[in-house]
Amino acid sequence: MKKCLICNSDISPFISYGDMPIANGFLSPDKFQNEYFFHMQVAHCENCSMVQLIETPDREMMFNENYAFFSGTSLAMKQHFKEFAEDVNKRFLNNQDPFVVEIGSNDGIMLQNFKEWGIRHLGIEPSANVAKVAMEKGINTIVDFFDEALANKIVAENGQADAFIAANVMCHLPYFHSIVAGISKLIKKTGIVVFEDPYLGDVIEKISYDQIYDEHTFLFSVSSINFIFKEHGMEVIDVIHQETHGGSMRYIIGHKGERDISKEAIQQMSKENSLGLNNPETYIQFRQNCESSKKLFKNLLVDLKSQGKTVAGYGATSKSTTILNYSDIGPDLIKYICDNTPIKQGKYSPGKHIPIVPIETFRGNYPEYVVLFAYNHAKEIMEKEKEFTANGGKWILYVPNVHII
Ligand code: DWN
Ligand code: SAH
Repeated sequence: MKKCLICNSDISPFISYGDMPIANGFLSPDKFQNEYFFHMQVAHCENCSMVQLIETPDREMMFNENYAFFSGTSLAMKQHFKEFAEDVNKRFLNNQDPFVVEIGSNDGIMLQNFKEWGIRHLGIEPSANVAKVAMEKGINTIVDFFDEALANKIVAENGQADAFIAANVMCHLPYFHSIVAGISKLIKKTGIVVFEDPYLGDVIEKISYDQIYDEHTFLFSVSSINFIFKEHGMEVIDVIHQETHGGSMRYIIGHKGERDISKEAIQQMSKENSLGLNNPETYIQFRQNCESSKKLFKNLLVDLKSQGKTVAGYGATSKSTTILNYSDIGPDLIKYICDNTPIKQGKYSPGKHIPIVPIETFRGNYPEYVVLFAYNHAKEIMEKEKEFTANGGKWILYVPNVHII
C-alpha cells in the first residue's frame, strides 16, 4: 500500500495515465532509444485531502542544467509577477532593510522587481541554465534545491526572512515536510509566506488533467495546504484566486496566531467541501471525464487527418506531454509543435517525438488547424497570431472541453 506524502495514511490511485516521459525532457533522436518513462498514477488522500502522484522521478532528472522552461517566454507572466511582487512589497515589507527569499526563481522573472527596488533578495534555483540568466541580470541566486537543510544555512548566513515567496514550484516538491519545516524556520515570527500553484478546483472543474505530469507532485487545495502548514505551526490566513495557468490559487500564510484569518480563506475551505473536493466520488467522476475528453480530442485529430487537413501544435508545454502520451498522439496526427524557446527548438517532444520548431516555421506556411497547447497564454498568443486567424486558420482548444475557434 502506498502512503500519503503528507499524512502517511494509506492511499490508492483513482487514475492511471500510463507510462509518461519527463515532461520537459525534449530530446534529440540519438536519445530516443534510452528515453526514461515512469508509471503516472494519481491518488486523493481521504484523510488530509491532498491529491498527489503515486510515483515521481528523481528531482535531478527533471531539474538540471538543461531545464527547458524559461519563465520569461511570456510577457503576460512578466506583468503578473510584477503585480505579485508589488503586492508583497506594499503589504508585507514595511520594515527597515526587509529580506525576501524566492524558491523556483528560474530566470529571475519575479525577483528582478525586488532587485530594481533595491530590496535584499535571494533566489533558490537548482536548474543551473535558467539560474544563470537571473545571475546575469544581477539577481542574487543560489543554484541548489531548497529544503530544511538549505533553510538553516540561509538563516545562518543572512538572518531570517520577512517574506518567503514562490510561484509554480511548491507543488513540485514531494519532500514537502522538509520544505514547510524549512519555511517555518526561515521566516521571522511576523514573517509571511506567499505562493501560488495550479488549483485543484479548476483542474477538476475544467478537466484540465494536463496539469498533471512528473513535476507536479501535488494538486493543492486550501484545505490540504492548511492541513500541512498547521502541522508546522503555521496557518493559511488568506487566499486569492488567479487566472494564470488555467486557474491558480495564491496562498498567504503566517505563523499561527500572528495574523487574522480572512473570511475568504474560511469560505474557500467550505466551498471545497461543497464542491466535493474531499469526496472520493469526485475523483471517480474526474477519471471518467478525463477518459471522454481524451477520446474526443483524439477522434477530432483522426477525423481531420482523414479529411486531409494539416494540424500543428502551438506551445511545447509540459502539459502537452501528458495529453500527447495519454492520448497516444504522434507526428502522424500533429505535424510539428512551434515554440519560442530556443532550447526546445530542433528537438522532439518527450515520448511521442513530434518535431519542435521555431514560430517562424508556423508563420512561413500556416497549417489549417493549430492545437493551442499553451491555452493558458491564449490572449497573448492569439494577439501575436492575428494573421493566422485572419487567413482562415482555426485554433483547437481542449480546456474546458474540446472545441474549435
Ligand atoms: O509549473 C510550471 C510552469 C510555470 O511552467 C513548470 N512545471 C513548467 C512550465 O509548465 P508549461 O510548460 O506547461 O508552461 P507554459 O507557460 O504553459 O509554457 C508555454 C510554452 O509556450 C513555453 O514553451 C513557451 C511557449 N510560448 C510561445 O512559444 N509563444 C509561450 C508564449 C506566451 C508565446 O507567445
Ligand atoms: N517560478 C517560475 C518557475 C516555475 S518552474 C514561474 O512560475 O514561472 C519550477 C521551477 O522550480 C524550476 O525552475 C525548477 O528548477 C525549480 N525547482 C525545483 N525544485 C526546487 C527546489 N527544491 N527549490 C527551489 N527551486 C526548485
